[in-house]
Amino acid sequence: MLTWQQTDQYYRDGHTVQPDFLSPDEVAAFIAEIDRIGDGNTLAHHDDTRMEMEPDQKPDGTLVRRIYEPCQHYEVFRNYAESDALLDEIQQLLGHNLIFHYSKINMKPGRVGSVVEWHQDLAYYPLTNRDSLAALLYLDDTTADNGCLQVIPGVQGEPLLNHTVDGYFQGRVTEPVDESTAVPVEGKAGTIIYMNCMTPHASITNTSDRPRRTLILSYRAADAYPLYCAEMTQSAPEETSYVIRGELADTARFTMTEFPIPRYKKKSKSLYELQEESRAG
Ligand SMILES: O=C(O)CCC(=O)C(=O)O
Repeated sequence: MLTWQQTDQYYRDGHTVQPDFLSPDEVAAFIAEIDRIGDGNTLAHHDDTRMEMEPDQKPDGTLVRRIYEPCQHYEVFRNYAESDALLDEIQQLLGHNLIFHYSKINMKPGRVGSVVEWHQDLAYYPLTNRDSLAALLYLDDTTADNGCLQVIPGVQGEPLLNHTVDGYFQGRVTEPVDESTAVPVEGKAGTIIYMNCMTPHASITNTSDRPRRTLILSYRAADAYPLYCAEMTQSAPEETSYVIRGELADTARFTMTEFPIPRYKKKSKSLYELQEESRAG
C-alpha cells in the first residue's frame, strides 16, 4: 500500500513513485509476452491494429514503438491491471469506485526510441473531473539517458495548458513550458509511477543502447465521465472502459466550469504521429 507520504506527494505534486512494485518474475513475464507479441513483425509487414513501429528504420527493421491496448488483447496484462495489489493503491488515490480506461506499452528502443513532447493526458480525453491517473510501470532500469519520464510537479490544479494551433489539437503543449521546474523520474525495473491526468509530462529520445519499456495503465474515478467522445478522443467511444472495482456512478461529478475540446485537423495513429505532424507544421 502507499504510505501517507506517497499519497500526500500525489495530491501535492501530481505524481508519486514506488520502487520495487513489480517483482523480477513479474517483469520477466511481461518482457517475455512483449517479445512474443513483437515476434515476426517488421516495419514493412506488421499488425498495425496491435502495434506501431519506429518509423526511422529499414523496411525489415523490427523495432516496435508502441503496443496498443495490451489489456484488451493479452491476458497477462489484463490480469495484472485487475490485480488487488494495484487496485488497492489506486483506490487510495481515486476512491473505491473505479473505471479502467485504457492501456499501452511504450517501447523506446535503444538509440531510436521516439521523443514524447510535453502534454497533459486530460487534454486528449476531457472528463467531468480530474480524478484520473496513469500508472506507469518501468520494465527496464530507467534513467535520463534511456528517456525516463519527466514531470512538472504541482500544477495539476491549474487550468489546462494550451495544446492547440489555430484551434486544432496538436497533442503537445504549444505555449512555453518552464522546463527549469521539470523533475526526471528515474527508477529500476519494477518501479511504478502514479501520475495525475493534469500533470505535464514528456520524455526525450533514448540515447543509450538500452531499451526503456513502460507499461501504462489508465484508471479514473467512476464519477469522472467523458465530456466528449469523437473518433480521435483517446480510447473513444469508451471501447476499452469498464468498471474494474466498485460500481458505476449514477451522477457525474463536475469540478470545472469549462474545458477545451480537442478538435483534430486529420486522423493520426497516435500521440507520436500527431506530435510529429505538429512539429512539421
Ligand atoms: O513513454 C513516455 O515517456 C510518456 C508516455 C506518454 O505520455 C504517453 O504515451 O501518453
